[in-house]
Amino acid sequence: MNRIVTLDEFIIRRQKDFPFASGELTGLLRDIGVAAKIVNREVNKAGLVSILGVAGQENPSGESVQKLDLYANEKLIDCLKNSGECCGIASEELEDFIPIQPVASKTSKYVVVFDPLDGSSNIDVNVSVGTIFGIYRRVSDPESPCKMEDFLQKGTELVAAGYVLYGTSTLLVYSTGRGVNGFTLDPTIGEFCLSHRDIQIPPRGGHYSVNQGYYLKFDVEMRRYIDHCSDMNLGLRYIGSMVSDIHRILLNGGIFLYPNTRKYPQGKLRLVYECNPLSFIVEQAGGKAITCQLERILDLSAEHLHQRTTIAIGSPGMVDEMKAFVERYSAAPSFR
Ligand code: P6P
Repeated sequence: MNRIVTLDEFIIRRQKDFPFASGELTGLLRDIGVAAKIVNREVNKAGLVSILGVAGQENPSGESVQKLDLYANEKLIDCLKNSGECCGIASEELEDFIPIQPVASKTSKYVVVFDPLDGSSNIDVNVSVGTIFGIYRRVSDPESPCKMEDFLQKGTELVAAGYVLYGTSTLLVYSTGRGVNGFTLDPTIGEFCLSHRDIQIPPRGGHYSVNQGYYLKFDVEMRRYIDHCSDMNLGLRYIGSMVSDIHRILLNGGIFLYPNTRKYPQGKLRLVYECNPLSFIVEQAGGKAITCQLERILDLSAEHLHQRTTIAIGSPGMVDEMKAFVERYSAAPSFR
């Protein structure tokens, strides 16, 4: 029987991988773990308390906000604010970033971006939802409050990223740029325990993941690729919760697509706090993540916090194949 390795122990052991590590990133990751446990407690009993239902508000992207979104947002902010390990936060639920005052005059060098509860439209029907987070080293003057430029760095500048999946079990998956590891929450001891060591995405998988209902709204090259997936007898798996769909692909292989449509000409998913952190994780596990216009997600420049992007992410062999279809069938002049 393998010895239990808790998230705290693992993070602290890995801290020595970082030269000049000051323990701040370690503290930040542990604080996110605490917030995940608090959110998990409410997600697991959402059906039992009057926390369900729409809060009657809209988030900056114009989507109706579930009460649990607000709860998760508040808990993540509280944990990060009180840790003294981060100097600023940007969230899907906040129009603008919020600078965090130093705790005990400690000047933190990190900012955190997160989607507190992705897939929240699934909450009331008991389908898995997730938290997505990314951590950057600030680039603005360390003696002054953080600035927007700290949050709009390219995904290649992430120092850590991860997600929490509130599913049949609660799983925290993260990377600090040296591989991807997963930790399952053991509720009997209240600890995340190492359960998925050094995750490597399979080169191909048996499923593709896309909202087939939009098929006729996709560009011809995406329709041709989706037809190819069907011709290859791939199964279609689409939960409508990005963290759940990406986690399945991380473990079993496959490809997730959210192309541009008439409703979302730039794509629906947000670059800063959804696509960049998940692309960081998938690339660290040996996968690929590009836009449907074939740019590497992590190389994209973010012009504003809630910027959207198209995405094709997953097994390297399948992303390469999708790329070949775009190059062959796209009418875009750059591919002629
Ligand atoms: P659609 C959830 O609202 C979300 O942001 C992602 O988690 C998910 O992959 C996507 O949107 C689903 O969008 O248009 O297929 O319902």
